[in-house]
Amino acid sequence: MSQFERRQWQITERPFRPCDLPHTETIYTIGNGLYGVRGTFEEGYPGDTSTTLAAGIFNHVEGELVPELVAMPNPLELIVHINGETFRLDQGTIMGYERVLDMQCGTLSRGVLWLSPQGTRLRLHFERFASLHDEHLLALRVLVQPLSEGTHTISIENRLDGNATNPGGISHWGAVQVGADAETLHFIGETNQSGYQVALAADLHVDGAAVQCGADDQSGNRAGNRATHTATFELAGNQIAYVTKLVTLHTSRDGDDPLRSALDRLKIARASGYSVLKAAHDSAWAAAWDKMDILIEGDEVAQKAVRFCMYHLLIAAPHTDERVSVAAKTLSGYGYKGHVFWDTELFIVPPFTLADPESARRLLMYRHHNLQGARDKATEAGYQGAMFPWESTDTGQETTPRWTEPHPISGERIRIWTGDNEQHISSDIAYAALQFWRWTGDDDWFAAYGAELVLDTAVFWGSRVEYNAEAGRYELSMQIGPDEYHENVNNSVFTNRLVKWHLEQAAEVHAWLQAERPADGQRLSAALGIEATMIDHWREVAARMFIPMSDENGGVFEQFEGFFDQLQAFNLADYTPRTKNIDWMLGQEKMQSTRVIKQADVVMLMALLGDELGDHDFLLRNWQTYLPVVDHGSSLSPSIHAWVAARLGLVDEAYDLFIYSATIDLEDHKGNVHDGIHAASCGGVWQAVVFGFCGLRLTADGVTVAPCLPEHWRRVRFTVQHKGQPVTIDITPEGVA
Ligand code: IFM
Repeated sequence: MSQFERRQWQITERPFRPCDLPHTETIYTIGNGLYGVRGTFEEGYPGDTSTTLAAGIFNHVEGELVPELVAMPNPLELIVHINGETFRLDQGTIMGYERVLDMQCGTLSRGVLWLSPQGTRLRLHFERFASLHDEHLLALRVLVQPLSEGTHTISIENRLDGNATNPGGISHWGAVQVGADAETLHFIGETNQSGYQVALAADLHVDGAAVQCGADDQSGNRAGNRATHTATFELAGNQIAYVTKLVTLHTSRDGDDPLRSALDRLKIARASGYSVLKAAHDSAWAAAWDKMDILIEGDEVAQKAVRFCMYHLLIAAPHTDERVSVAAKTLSGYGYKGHVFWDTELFIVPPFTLADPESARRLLMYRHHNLQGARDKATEAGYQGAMFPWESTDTGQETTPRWTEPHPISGERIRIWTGDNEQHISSDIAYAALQFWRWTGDDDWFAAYGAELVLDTAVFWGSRVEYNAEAGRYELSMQIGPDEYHENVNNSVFTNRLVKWHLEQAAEVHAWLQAERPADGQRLSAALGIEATMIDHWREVAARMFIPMSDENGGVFEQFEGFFDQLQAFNLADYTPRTKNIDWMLGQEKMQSTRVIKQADVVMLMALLGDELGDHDFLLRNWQTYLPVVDHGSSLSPSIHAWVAARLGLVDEAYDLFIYSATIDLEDHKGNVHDGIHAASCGGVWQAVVFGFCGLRLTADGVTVAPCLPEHWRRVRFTVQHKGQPVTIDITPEGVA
């Protein structure tokens, strides 16, 4: 591979900029779906947010509004001392520094040339990976090389600290025990509300020097909830030693005795050795990229940025577990407390459905396993069927906070309505299940699981819709569409139109089951209470669902009733450039009467249903109407706009929006990457390339493309799976191969 090609797999930081740490900690997160480790330093740095989050380990501390993902003990801690001086980047002099995230093999490395305060020169090279081959394993290796003459005493402290807390000093741990024996450190803790047990085991090994351990290090050093092993050895000037730290993590989600599992696994890993573990990890990444990579020639920035987005989806998506999903901010930060939104089904699942259906299936199964939470929510609200929570965690119950935290000065709390009224999520999940079925052709899965997602959410809508006898139509009041600036609106076109589509699909699914899978059809009809009259009702609702339209701009969708004649026009350009969202500037109340929208709403509908909604001119008129009023206040917005613009043939507009969304985290366009990666945007970027620029579709004739590439792109190549067969799409200016 040439240097040029290699660069397009690497995210490099050079020189060290301490003020960027909150950003770089997030973007340099490593992980494997089971856990994510932010890119903090092994030795720490003042003010850092060293964070390890494990998928599905939620806890709800009394007094807090909602459950959140629990901070694990920091597995990275490894402190290097030379001749009694401690290596730290905030002390001494940094003579050289380079950090590289090699996305091709999911490995983070850092090279440092350091001059200690006493004048000793030291070269260190750190490398770490969260094994994709063995998801319970984290491996770190440090090359240590004194560059000054003479003999140097090196000591390496390997620590395991059981005092991890979430932001605000919140501790989710009940009983915690930290211990050490001659070879191993361990932690075992139990979360204080949810009762999950978590165990970590760690060891240390030095190659290239004879280690002398102090007496008290034979059994490890324990102080409170912290255990330490220290390895001490001597190195001559220029001599190199390699220090390896292996850490294993198990929880009661994957077995009854997590500590035993962590210790056993550590023993096996130790016997394999770092190089073997790394080779297995690299092969797993090669296999993952074979499925997910999009090759883009002619645009180095786009190539690297798209890979960055895919890297973060690959380290966030569960690789074995179908009872967890992808959090809005992945496992890379505390944003949204690790909760799962519609982001998963409409932004993240589609790339997996097409490129790696097994991963998509796991994510859809998360919803299936959590149907009970959706049924409970529907029942509590007085409806039938399954009404999925807007925010979901490990239990599948609604976990959207009902109120904001009190304002620090006024004490005022604002009601959060999304958990009550952002109901379109139930159709979003049905959409993802149907899309998966169409692409994979997996009738067995669909009959066993997918159909239930589609049907039980249809049962919900059948009971939820309101009949307006005067107008002779079905309506939905008190909704929040994707545009969350306008709350509790009547007849959100996104929701109504999607529900219409959903009920039509549900009726067809029911008919398919009766014809092709009668046993499953009967099982589901009996379990969900579906009778012929209910199917008739769905068809009737779909036929008479109110779809608000307006004469505006020659005839367009009306985002919700009153959008054009009751809201005040607002010139967003007057508030440009802005570093805050417009709702923050104008206040939530004012937003309700202002014609500015948060994110793709009608445009989102256009992305999902495309030509089904109308001809090119109609779609273009909608685009022209809604583009000027969108604030892109959500990171979910620009990639969807890019996708739709490309489908409309507006390639320059599409490219601007695409490159903005593809670099949203790399360049921290929204200034909030410290909270975690914008996972939905990552998935939206993939869809903008594949469905937008390449115009990929599944039609009655199979997989088709209608490319509309940016002029400077020389080639786009990727592989999708259609009904179990790989289909490689290779587009160049000369044509499609
Ligand atoms: O789900 C999104 C929503 O659409 C906009 N606000 C952030 C949520 C989580 O990403």
